[in-house]
Amino acid sequence: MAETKSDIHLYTAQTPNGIKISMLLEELGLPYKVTAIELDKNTQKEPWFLEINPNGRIPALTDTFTDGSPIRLFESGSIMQYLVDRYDTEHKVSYPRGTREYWEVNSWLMWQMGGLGPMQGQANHFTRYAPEKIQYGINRYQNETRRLYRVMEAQLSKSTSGYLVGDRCTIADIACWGWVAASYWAGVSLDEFPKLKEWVDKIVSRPGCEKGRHVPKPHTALENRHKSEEELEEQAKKSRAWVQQGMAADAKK
Ligand SMILES: N[C@@H](CCC(=O)N[C@@H](CS)C(=O)NCC(=O)O)C(=O)O
Repeated sequence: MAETKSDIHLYTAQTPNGIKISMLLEELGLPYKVTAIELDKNTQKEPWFLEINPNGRIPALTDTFTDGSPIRLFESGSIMQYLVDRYDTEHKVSYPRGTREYWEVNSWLMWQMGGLGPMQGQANHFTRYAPEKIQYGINRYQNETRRLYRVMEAQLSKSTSGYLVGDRCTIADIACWGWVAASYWAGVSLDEFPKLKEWVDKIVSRPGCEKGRHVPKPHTALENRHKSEEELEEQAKKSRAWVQQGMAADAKK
């Protein structure tokens, strides 16, 4: 029977991992409450939030489960799987469980969660947040990000729909989008990836994705394409202090 009731509460911030969930919720047309987590105040490390995500990171989500009791979810890929499994009964952005495409989507989702996100996240760290420029770290993670973009570029070159898997936009595309859209923050240009550039625009032309990317506040990562390195450096300086504070707190525990 189709599941219709939802009591979804999303805890998020304006980041590549956060917007995956709001983009998906908008694509599915589901109602949801939003609590904006202030990463610069390290709210994600407060005890009340750790009850929802013991890992102290956004995004996290709560819902009333099918048995009537609350359920908490963390890790963006896991949240996406939960949402499509329970609510995407018409397979708007997923494929039926057990089909060939279902497993292909799963592979790309894991690829994003285990590869693209962590590698580009480290490229961001060494390029923008580290208190000193360590060229080895910058090269290592920017090169790995480029390698992963080449993998995606090759997949999109073979696709007849312009999406990663089969004939439709899926959670695999949505999971990757925020990261690729933020490539310039990691110091990686999309100029050598024409298919990725087209795909970035294709995803954003979808009303659900367009609306969801601006939760909980406007998405500005695409504008970084037009900024100079000096402007990006000025922007990075504002975040460096809280990133370092959060790291120091994590190191003590
Ligand atoms: N693998 C996790 C990563 C979550 C993550 O690293 N979130 C970042 C924002 S994109 C965060 O909460 N950073 C705050 C911190 O590190 O304290 C997921 O996909 O949900």
